[in-house]
Amino acid sequence: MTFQKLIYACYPATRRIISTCGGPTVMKRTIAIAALALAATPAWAIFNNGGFEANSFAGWTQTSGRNNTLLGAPPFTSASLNITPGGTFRGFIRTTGFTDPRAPTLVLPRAGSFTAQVNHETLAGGFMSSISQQDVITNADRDVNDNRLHVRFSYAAVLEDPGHSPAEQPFFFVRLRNITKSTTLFEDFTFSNQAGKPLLVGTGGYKYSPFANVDIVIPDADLGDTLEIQALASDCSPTAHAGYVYLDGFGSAIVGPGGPSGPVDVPTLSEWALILLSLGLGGVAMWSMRGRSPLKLG
Ligand SMILES: [Ca+2]
Repeated sequence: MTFQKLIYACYPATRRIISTCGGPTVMKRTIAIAALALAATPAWAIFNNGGFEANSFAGWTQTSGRNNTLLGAPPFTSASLNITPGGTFRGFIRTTGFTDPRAPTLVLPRAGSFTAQVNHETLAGGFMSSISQQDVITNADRDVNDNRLHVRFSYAAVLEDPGHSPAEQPFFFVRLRNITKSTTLFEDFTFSNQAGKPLLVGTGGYKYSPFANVDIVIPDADLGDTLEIQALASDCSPTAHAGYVYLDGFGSAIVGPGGPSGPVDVPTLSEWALILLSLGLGGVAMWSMRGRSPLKLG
């Protein structure tokens, strides 16, 4: 299939735009200009292996630590973390066919073919496990619908509920920071049986959240800055009860509809490239039509 036919097959609207532009010669020039524009466009959306579709934690920094009981009282923040070195990273990549008996309504994998699980589901010991990654946010992270920069992901926390004090309960924490500007863009804490959180009753004394789709709009002023996402889950601090989290879809693309609707696809790099190419063709077509009249719409 030629490049031109590929574009036609994927984007009929693009074909109409090209036809309006004046036939094959202009069309070839348009495609050439669009290809150059695409080459100049940062095509790699934020976070490497953000959907864990490498069937691994490739691209992610893994850490562990001992949970020494959260500081202060709810609502907890990053300032409440009280972690010292210890343990080893515990995590898994879950794929099609995996079900969690402790959280039976969760549909796994969440998106694509693989979803990460951070921290262990049964081997508690008072430890936390964490993944983090830094990457630059670029124009490839603009949503075509609103032209704003986004960071998105989906998570479901599964936390044993032994009825400890809030500061001792198993918990999940996620934070997005701008490393370049030393600012916090988003953070969220969920401890087991936390009031106001939509936690479901699982089996074996577990509470769990349905998959939540997080959508963080990043200010344009942060374009080109390095952002860091970190997500961690922890056992209870008295050590006997587990807490872990499923994570998927870290990036700028919409992860998918909420609810137990089954696995959904996160756009791949090649799909993003086609979307950007389509935008580029549209822009070039509008530029090419300057001076031509009348302008036909539809
Ligand atoms: Ca995935």
